[in-house]
Amino acid sequence: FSQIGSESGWRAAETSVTKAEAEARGIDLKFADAQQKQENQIKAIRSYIAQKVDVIAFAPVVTTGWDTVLKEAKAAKIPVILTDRSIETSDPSLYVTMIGSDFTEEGRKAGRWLLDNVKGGTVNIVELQGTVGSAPAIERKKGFEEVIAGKAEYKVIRSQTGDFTRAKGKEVMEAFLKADGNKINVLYAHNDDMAIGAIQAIEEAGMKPGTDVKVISVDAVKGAFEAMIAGKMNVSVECNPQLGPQLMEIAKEVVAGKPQPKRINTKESV
Ligand code: GZL
Repeated sequence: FSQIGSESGWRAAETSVTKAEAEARGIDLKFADAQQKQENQIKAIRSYIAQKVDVIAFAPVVTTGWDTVLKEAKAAKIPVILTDRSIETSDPSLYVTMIGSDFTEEGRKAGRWLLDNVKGGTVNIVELQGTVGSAPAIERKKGFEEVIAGKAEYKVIRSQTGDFTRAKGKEVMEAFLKADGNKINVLYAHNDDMAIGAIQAIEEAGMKPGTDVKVISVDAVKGAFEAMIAGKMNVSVECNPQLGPQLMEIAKEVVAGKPQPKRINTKESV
């Protein structure tokens, strides 16, 4: 398994479940953390090919740039399973299946919450995007925009990446607040770690997160529940990190030659 990194609470949960589920099935798991760098994932996949593993699984940090190394895995007759995030490829035969959330629907759920709960007059929104070029960042933005499209009172006045981390989320929110301060009515963060960083920035700017600035986020990690209980976050759209059980079952099926659907969506709510 080539993991993206340990950038967020969500990622840490996905990693621990993956390891536990392999252990529980007596699967020999080789695991590499890429510190959110694509070249490290490619190196890890090449080392797995050299070790002649049975199956390669990975969570692609960004959607493009995988065809070359996946062709090497295909040439080595090693099946590849995508987890968590999807890729763009000219040759879908380069992977067996993709197990992960429907990020566009997660973005729509965030937009629907906004329309149902923040009404009346102009609503100025700032957006903290996930990692540039990653499927969740692209799709959570698309789904959210789809829902607010045509509703002129809902305006995204600033949108920038916080790379899914607390530190960057706080830093970018500080810049948003410096530029637009109390014009900001809503924050839409593509994950809870950035939202939690932004909540600190909102408080340091003397505003009340959850009331002056409504906070809409995604993942539903423990920190999000703590923020919601404290009244500092209004909603978190669940993104289920427990892909491990399905991944390990499907890895065994793939080794046994059982065909798989191209896409397996994880179950999750709000
Ligand atoms: C979503 C996952 C995202 C999480 C972030 O499935 O790829 O990456 O939403 C994580 O917390 O960094």
